[in-house]
This record gives sequence, structure tokens and C-alpha cells, in this order.
Amino acid sequence: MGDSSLKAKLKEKIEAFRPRTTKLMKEQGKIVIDKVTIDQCIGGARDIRSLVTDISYLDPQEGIRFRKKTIPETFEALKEHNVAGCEMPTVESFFYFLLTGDIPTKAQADEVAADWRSRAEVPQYVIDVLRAMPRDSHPMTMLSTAVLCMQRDSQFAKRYGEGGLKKNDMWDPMYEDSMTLLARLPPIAAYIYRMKYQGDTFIPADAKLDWGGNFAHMIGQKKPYDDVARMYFIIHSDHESGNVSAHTTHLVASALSDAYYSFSAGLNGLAGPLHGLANQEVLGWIQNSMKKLNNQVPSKEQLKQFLWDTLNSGQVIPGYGHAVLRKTDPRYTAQNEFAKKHMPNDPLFQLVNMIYEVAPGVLTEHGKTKNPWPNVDAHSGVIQWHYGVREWDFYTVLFGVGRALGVLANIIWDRGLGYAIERPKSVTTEMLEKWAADGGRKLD
Ligand code: AMX
Repeated sequence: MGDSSLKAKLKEKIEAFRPRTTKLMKEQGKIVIDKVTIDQCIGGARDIRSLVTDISYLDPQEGIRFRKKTIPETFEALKEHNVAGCEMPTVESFFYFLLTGDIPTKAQADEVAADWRSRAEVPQYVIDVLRAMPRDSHPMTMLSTAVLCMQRDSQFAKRYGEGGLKKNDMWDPMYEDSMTLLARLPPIAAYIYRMKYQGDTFIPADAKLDWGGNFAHMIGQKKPYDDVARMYFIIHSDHESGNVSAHTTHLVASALSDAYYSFSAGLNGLAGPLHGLANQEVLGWIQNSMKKLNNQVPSKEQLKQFLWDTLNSGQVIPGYGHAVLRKTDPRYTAQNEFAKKHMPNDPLFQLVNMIYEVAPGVLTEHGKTKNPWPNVDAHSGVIQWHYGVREWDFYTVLFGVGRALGVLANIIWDRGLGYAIERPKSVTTEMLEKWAADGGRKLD
């Protein structure tokens, strides 16, 4: 079989782009674009401009843009790809757009769908590994393990090992591995879900369905959950390069580790409570609040007290705050609009809206966070709960399946543009103290 039109388009795009990166490195490489302060050095490298990606950009006020388009613009541009009778485009069409920057034709999106379908069979050894794990393992541990064990199938590792893989050709096996991984993620995630929470019963894939629709089908969900799945996967896909899951995937891939090693590592970062696990924690926090009131929706005054109790006990309010954003996350807004339309009377949804009215004021008064507004995770769990996906600890897996689209697109381009192994420089505390006393490090 010849290369797909997506792969051919990508080759053309990468080759056309490469001279821009080469020129910046060779001719303009020493031009200064940022400075680094001591608090950034100790404080998680916040805001230091030291990563490059053209796939998405996060503006602190406006939120994410995928290939220069906001979330509403993305949905509008892809609306020809909405599944019949549905409100959301196929994930296949979105991935084509994310990877190339072009809106695909119907034939091009169909080709991605056919390609993923042809790669979707999950090897038996992956099932065996999952089944050998203790059933109470966190589903993120299971997902990351399943991804990692497929490393034996890596085309990148194989071709690198055979020798002679040229730097400019490395994106090709990275693309192949990424496409295989993407194809297998929905059935693997659905397998974990059904094995862990649905009495070890399974629903086979339906070849007529798209990637998102098939995932909904395999976990046992009906309409309009298929649109929830598509929306979730798309809005969680990418959030530029500096967040933990994207950065980890990129960092590991920079050592020429393949897509399986890299994405498994990214998932492990996503599993942390300050990152993807927050969506599981939000629902726990909301339901604990309601439990204290015999499952009644609290009044605003009671809610305010819960928020303060959480803060005073030294915990963070999950789903609020962000390292970069300084306004309401448009991924929160996209979900809020969907919920307004499909589940306006859901008591948990009403509570989410009430938290939105109360929490920013409390967090502002508390005075610590730089951003008192909600992020994507403040909303995700409530929609899942409404449609009957009530196993909180699975929510980060949904995030992870969506995040694969962005981080894998990024590492394909990393190899296409020949980005270097990542290796920032560390310093000692003593050095920082000396430079602080001197009023700054002398730059040569
Ligand atoms: N509740 C209480 N305190 C908060 C807070 C919140 N939601 N968000 C930030 N703060 C605190 C921080 O803990 C920090 O306190 P410290 O000085 O005592 O350490 C202070 O405010 C300053 O933090 P910041 O600069 O505003 O944020 P950050 O870049 O250090 O951290 C984030 C960003 C997301 C980790 C933080 O806002 C947070 O912990 N939020 C709650 C968890 C959450 O929702 N995570 C999901 C984020 C989105 C995602 O990745 N999925």
C-alpha cells in the first residue's frame, strides 16, 4: 500500500517548513527572546519561553487556539465533518487538521478513519498484561502500562536499530507508530473500562462508527454520549507544549525514544492531581460537599463555607486556577454550553454553575492563586456523571486518550524539524544566592 494522503501532505508540509527552523537556528540563533529570574528557576520554569510548537498556542486571556483557531472556530471550520445527526465533527477530521493545519476534504478524513480502523486490533499480549494487573490498579496505570508494553511493535525503534535511519526521515516511523497507537487507544481504554467496572463484559467495535463514536459504543454508551466523547477528545487534545503531559512526551521523545515510550511517560504526568487527575478530584469534592447536606444542592452561603473549609485545610480548589490562563478556560465554556443544551436540570450541573458564581470571589479573597477562574477539569466529570460514566478514576483516562492526539502530533513534527535532545542547565542554590547578592548573574 502506498502512503496515505495525510502522510503525503505531512511530508510536503514538513519539507516546506524545515528551512524556517534551519534559518532561525543557523542565522538568528543567538537573538535573545527571554530572561530568566530566580523565582522561575525554582518555581517550575513558569512562563520561560523555551519550547516551540505550531500546533496550538495558549493565550493567557483567550485560552487555547488549535492551529490558530479558537475552539468555536475549530468546530465551525470542521462542521462539514459533523457525524450525521450529531453536533460534533469526527476526531479523524480534527486530527488531520491538527497535524497539517489544513481542513481535510471528506475523502481525506475518511482515509484517516480507514487507516485507524486497519490498525485498531489490540494485540493479545496487551490484553494479557492488563488482565495480569491487580484489578484495583488505577486505570491510568493500566493505560500507561498498555501503551508501554506495545513498544515492542515500534517501527521507529526497529528502523533506528537497523541503522541508516536519516534524521530527516525520522518523522516517518514516528508517524507510523503514532497512527498505530492512536488507532488502538479507544479499544484499550474501553477494555480497561469494561474489565474494571462492567463485570468483565466487552462490546466489540463497530466498523461503521467513527473513532469517538466507537469509543462510546465500546464502553456501552448511547447518543448523545458519542458527541460527548468527540468533544472531550478534541478539547483535551492539546494545550501548547509546556504542560506536564505534553512536555514530558516531548522531552522523552527528544532522546529519540519512540512514541510508545514517550506517550506512556506523558500519561504518567497526566495522572498527577495538579494536572489531569484534577477532573476526578472535582467530582469528589462536589459530591462530598453535597453529602454533608444530605445530598441537597447547597445554598451559596453554604458553598462559600465549603470552599473556605477546603482552603483552610491547606487543599487547593480542584478545577480552579491555571499555570498560564488568566480567564475562564474556553474548554470549560465549550462543555458548559453543551451541558446547558443537553442537561440543564441536572443538579450537579447547577452546582457547577453555582461554584462558578462563588469560587472566583473566594479565591480572590484568599489571595494566593494568580487565576481564580475555572479550568477544563471543573466541568468534565459532571457531564460524564450525568451520562452514567460514574467511575471517577476513569476520567483521567478520557483526558489521556484525547491528549494523545496533540502530543503525538507534536512529536511527529519534533522529528520532522529535527528538534534537539532537551537538556536545560541546572545551577546550585549557592550560585543563586551569590547571583542574588550580586544583583544578577553577569552575562557574557
Ligand atoms: N486553590 C487554592 N490555591 C490555589 C489554587 C486553587 N485552585 N490554584 C493556585 N493556588 C495557589 C497555589 O497552590 C500557590 O500556592 P503556594 O504559593 O502556597 O504554593 C499559589 O496559589 C500560586 O499559584 P499559581 O501561580 O496561581 O498557580 P500555579 O501555576 O503554581 O499552579 C495549578 C497551577 C493548576 C497547579 C493550580 O492552580 C492548582 O493547583 N489548581 C487546582 C488543581 C487543578 O485544577 N489542576 C488542573 C489544571 C488543568 C490541567 O492541567 N488539567
